[in-house]
Amino acid sequence: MKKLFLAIALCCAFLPAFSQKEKISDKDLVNVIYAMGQMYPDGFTLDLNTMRQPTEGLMVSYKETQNSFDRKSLPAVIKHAHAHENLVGGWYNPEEDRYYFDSTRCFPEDSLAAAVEFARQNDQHTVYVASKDINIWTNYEQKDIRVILDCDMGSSTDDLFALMMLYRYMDMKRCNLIGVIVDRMGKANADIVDVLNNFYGYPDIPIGLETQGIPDPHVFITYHNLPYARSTEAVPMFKRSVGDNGSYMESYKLYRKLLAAQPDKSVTIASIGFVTSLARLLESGPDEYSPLSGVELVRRKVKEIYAMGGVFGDAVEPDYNFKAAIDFSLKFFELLPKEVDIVFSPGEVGDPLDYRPETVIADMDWTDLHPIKWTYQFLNCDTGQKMWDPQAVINAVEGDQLYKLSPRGWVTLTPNGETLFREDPKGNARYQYPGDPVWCDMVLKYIRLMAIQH
Ligand SMILES: [Ca+2]
Repeated sequence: MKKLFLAIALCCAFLPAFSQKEKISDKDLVNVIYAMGQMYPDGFTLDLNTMRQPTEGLMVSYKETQNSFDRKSLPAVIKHAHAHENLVGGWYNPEEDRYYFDSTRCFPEDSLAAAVEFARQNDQHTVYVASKDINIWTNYEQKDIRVILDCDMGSSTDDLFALMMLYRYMDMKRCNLIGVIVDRMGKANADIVDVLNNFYGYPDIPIGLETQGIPDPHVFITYHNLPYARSTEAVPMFKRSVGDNGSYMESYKLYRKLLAAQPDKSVTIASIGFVTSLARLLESGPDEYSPLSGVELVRRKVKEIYAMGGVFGDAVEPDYNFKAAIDFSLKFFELLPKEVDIVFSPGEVGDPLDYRPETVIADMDWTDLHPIKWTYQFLNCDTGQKMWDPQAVINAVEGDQLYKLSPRGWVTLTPNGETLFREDPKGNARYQYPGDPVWCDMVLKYIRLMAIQH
């Protein structure tokens, strides 16, 4: 407590001095910064120009000052900060009983890809997001993750955010989205993906469309008119690569084409809609793309599947995604090779992640024209929509670091759409456990951070 008072006294003493534009000596800065380290053991950033903690910005430490600890290191840290951005950060490491200090660079919060790249170049493990008080891990292994997204675009809006996450991961060079499958029939639903591909700067990502799926599944939010939105001067609002008269490949054929061209065991599928196209892929025979059957193609090329769906634990009730297309779902569970890992993301994992419509619109105030914002401005999205689908995508790219998964086992699907889990160390299936409130808050902030990138 004595230390705390000391720190407050020092900080208060220097703020008026700053307002009078008197220069604070570096010796006094050492005392202030060291005191702040004691006040904020979890970490702080101090702007030496204003003597205040920035409330916004992506903070990354410079490599040159990374092994600076305790009071003796501060003169060099301050010198580096003066020569760069006049930002100093610090935190207390209880295991070593040491205060670490560093000179910090601040990026705008909409520049995550640049901040992450700088952090990696500077051997830093995290980017700190000042406005959200979260850390983004940056010391991930740069894996060659090739993702196919299989979505039911055009109903719930969480598909939009899942796809958005993948573009942002592409910006950070964390994955390669090699194709998008739309398993909800209707060209408009594929046109939505075409709009998003163009909006996010990836106009050439191939899109496949299901044509033999389930007829007229329920539509929760009718945003299928999004691709055809026009300004008051009748000019199309959103760019598309595939025009009104263009067409899309049959979805299971695109799966076959993409898989055939990839190295063995290299493809991750994020399935966030029905499994109609996956079932048709598994039932397919040799064609112009591969002499292999669909089952063999999946066995050989697919590394893992992350699937939004399943109900586990004490509850035994049908899952929406599997129940809605039950014949296809039963076929999928029957034919999926046992060597292919599958991680289920039950609805209860995304349930607490409530990205409110007004918050979505506010987060996208950086542009007038945004396909997701358009959806939220012109349609009622306050329908109990939660961030379910992004959980499969985030897990697919981030790996298991962010998620707590069940032990291995086997999952069988009943004709009623219930998913039954039987634990077995040799099993190919695991499922995500719901996170605690702190985890849910962090992941929602992460999704929101991706929404403001541009
Ligand atoms: Ca979905």
